[in-house]
Amino acid sequence: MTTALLALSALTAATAKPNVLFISIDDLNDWVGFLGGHPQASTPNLDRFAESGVVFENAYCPAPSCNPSRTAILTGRAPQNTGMYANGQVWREVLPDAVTLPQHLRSQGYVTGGAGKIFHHFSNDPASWDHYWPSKIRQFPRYIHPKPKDKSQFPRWKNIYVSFDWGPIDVPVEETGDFKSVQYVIDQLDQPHDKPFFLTCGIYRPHVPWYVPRRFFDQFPLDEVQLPPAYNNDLDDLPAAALRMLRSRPYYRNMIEHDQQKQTVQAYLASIAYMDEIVGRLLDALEKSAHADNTYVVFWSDHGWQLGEKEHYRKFALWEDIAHVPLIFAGPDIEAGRCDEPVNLLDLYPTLLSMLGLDRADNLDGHDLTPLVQNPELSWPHPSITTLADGAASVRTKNWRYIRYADGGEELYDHRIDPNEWTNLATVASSKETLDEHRALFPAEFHPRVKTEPLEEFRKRRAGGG
Ligand SMILES: [Ca+2]
Ligand SMILES: [Ca+2]
Repeated sequence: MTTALLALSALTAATAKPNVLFISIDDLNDWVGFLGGHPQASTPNLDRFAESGVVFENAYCPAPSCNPSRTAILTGRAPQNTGMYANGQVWREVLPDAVTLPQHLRSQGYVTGGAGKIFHHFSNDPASWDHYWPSKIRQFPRYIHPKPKDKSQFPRWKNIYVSFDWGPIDVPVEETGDFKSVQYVIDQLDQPHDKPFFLTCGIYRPHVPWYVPRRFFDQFPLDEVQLPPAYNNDLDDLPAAALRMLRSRPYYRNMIEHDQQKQTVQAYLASIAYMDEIVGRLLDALEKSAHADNTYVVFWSDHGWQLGEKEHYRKFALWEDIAHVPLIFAGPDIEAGRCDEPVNLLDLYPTLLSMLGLDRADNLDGHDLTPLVQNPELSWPHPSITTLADGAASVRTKNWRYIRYADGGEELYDHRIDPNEWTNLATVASSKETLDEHRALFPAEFHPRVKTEPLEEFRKRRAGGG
């Protein structure tokens, strides 16, 4: 950069509104060093970054799958208030008038852009962006899948190939999709900007399929891989609705039948190590850029994941391992700290407006977390709600998780003594008072699920008509 440019960018930094780098990870649970969810998780770059900001140790997703969670985060509206519950819904048809966080920032003079998955598959929102890579409609770069396709771990399960598969790929990291998304965002950070920017970077791994370069698999030799803790009789005290949900899903049975559980843990850890390395590049690029001192960084994942706990794989449930997500705020005037109050990613929208000194937008369901960012020791009166479907949600308070299904089935866990949620106290007489307290915090009403055209049809229409 020339001297004149440097002087200009220093002047801009002194007078302009702060920028935002918004980093979203897909399907990352608490298997990161700074949350300690798995003893072998390797995230040195994120751990270093966590030490520079405020880590929310008890942050939860608004919904336990991509589309409803990301829609809630980016529109600021809770699923139970909109009827937006499932991956198969077209979120823009459910919420045609919603002003997304980037859309709102555009109206306030921000230039918005980014790369990679931020909204759900096929559902990027052109109205939200000034620029996007690969395009304002297409968020996904090309991902590399091994060939031939019959390499699936489950040869009898052709339909789950790619949607749930894993394995090392012999390509340099520079050729992988997420690396290219990060590179686009780094290129933006390397330029001077005359307006404040909101830049998002959506990283797809550790979402399945877990295809990442071989060296990340080599980091976790299979015979040393540790399975997450499990308790043999864990299902005995679950309500019927939870058992029906588990029985309807074949993934765990398949893993056990094919003896693949360790392989999945290895592949998930490898995908996390890969994600950490490329996010590290992005954070380093910001630090070296002219925008380092005037940019907030928000790091989050849309929801967590289970790998065999409660005989369950994937997301789509209300337990801690799925609801719990990493969340870090860093940037100008934010002092390093850790907050253990329960918060929700629904809070990101109002919090960012507050941090940027902008007026609060109408119709936001979340809470402004800036008091906690400024003082992580503060006590917080709000529970964190995660919504699975019409009538099914969970309430997380500092010490407890309460779950209720649409048929009234309940679970209650005491996190002070039962972090794995093995002992359901909902039917124990001595829990009555705590149970009633949490019933009172449960959403009073649920908007019925809003019907939209199928996502597949939407995608085809978009691909055809632009
Ligand atoms: Ca996801
Ligand atoms: Ca149990």
